[in-house]
Amino acid sequence: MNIDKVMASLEAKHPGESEYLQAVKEVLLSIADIYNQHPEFEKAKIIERLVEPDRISTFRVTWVDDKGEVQTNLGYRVQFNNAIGPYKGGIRFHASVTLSILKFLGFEQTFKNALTTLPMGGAKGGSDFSPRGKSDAEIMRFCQAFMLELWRQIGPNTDVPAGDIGVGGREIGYMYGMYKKLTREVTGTLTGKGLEYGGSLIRPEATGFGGLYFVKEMLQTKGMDIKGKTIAISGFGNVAWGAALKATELGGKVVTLSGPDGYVYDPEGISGKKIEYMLELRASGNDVVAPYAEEFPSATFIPGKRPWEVKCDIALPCATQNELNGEDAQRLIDNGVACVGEISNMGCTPEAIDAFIAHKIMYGPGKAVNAGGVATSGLEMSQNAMHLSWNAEEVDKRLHDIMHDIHAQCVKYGTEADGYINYMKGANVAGFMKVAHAMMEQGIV
Ligand code: 2IT
Repeated sequence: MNIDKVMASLEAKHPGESEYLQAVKEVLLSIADIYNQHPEFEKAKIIERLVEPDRISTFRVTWVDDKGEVQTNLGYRVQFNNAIGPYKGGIRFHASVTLSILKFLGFEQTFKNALTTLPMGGAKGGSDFSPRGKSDAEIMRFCQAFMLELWRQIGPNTDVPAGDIGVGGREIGYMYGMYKKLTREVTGTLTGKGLEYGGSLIRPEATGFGGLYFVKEMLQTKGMDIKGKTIAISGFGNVAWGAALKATELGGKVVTLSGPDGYVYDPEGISGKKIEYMLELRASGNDVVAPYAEEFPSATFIPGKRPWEVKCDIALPCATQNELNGEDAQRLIDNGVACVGEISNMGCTPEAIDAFIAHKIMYGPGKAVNAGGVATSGLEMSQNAMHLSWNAEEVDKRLHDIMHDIHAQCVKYGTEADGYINYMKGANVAGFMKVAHAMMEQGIV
């Protein structure tokens, strides 16, 4: 494989899609060696087929706001690859959403879902609709309008969407209500549903919990433990919430949270009712973290900055893509960080990842560390298909086993000659090999 050639061709075809090109390049660099040992992959043009989504739908979403004004947003579904199962992946509602972002997310999702060991292909969808400051009625009308188009593309054995940034239980409920009305079928076509209508226990917590189970495994390879460690978390949404809950339960001290407005530093630790307060903060719909420091005087709000300047043992990006850059990485390294677990998708820039790996810092990429969310969506699909529900212990145990298995795959494919585990390489190679083999066995389609 000639990476430069593949990238040049993609750049020419998809100019300006920086996030998508970034995600593809990372994977190609990781898998080049193993790919070149498999001439059958080259012959079947696996790479050329894998880097393009199977199909993309873009659609107009028109709805009426509370003032009676007509609003139009863009809607998308990127069905990336279904070699190993139905398309599966979240829906993101955020003003920043572009096709490039959804393509990068769908591409990453394909490998992440392969790592979970469950039969799920990769997809992603969303809209440039911003939930910030919208009323509940506006959110409902938007979700219904979005589903009026999306329902044609999805189904329990075709494509199963879930939540992502800006899409939580409430939005899934509104979309599911409309989906059911249109299809006249009660099937598990969305995951992240409410418990009363087919949702799974532990799904809300799963991304954060799974992230911490993975970090625990990473630390164990060096005889270390989460207990007593100082932890910097970014974000304050669903993922940050689950991560803070489990980190605290495992004896870590979480000292930061962040939002688009800056970060809060709470040296006394963010636990108990402070973690519950995150839910309130999110429900306010304002997308700011500053009120935390008014509520809890032990905390300071630092406007316009990211939490990576705080001294910590473990850094957990839980907000969005490219939220930790090369400079942030250098500061964390200078401050003695031991482990970086990316719980957001592509949270670190390539420069940050290079810096961590050059300094032999434990660095876990999002597609491995945050796979617990979609894995538990897979468990929700299993429960729906069987028309029964597992208790929390059962789901949590399965989640634990899956994260253990993903860690083992990273160790298998990512351990270097000096013993350093390159989790980025391990995750990319393990995910790729599974998808590539599935594609080979199914012929040229
Ligand atoms: O990035 C992700 O893995 C998710 N947003 C969850 C996707 C899912 O289908 O549960």
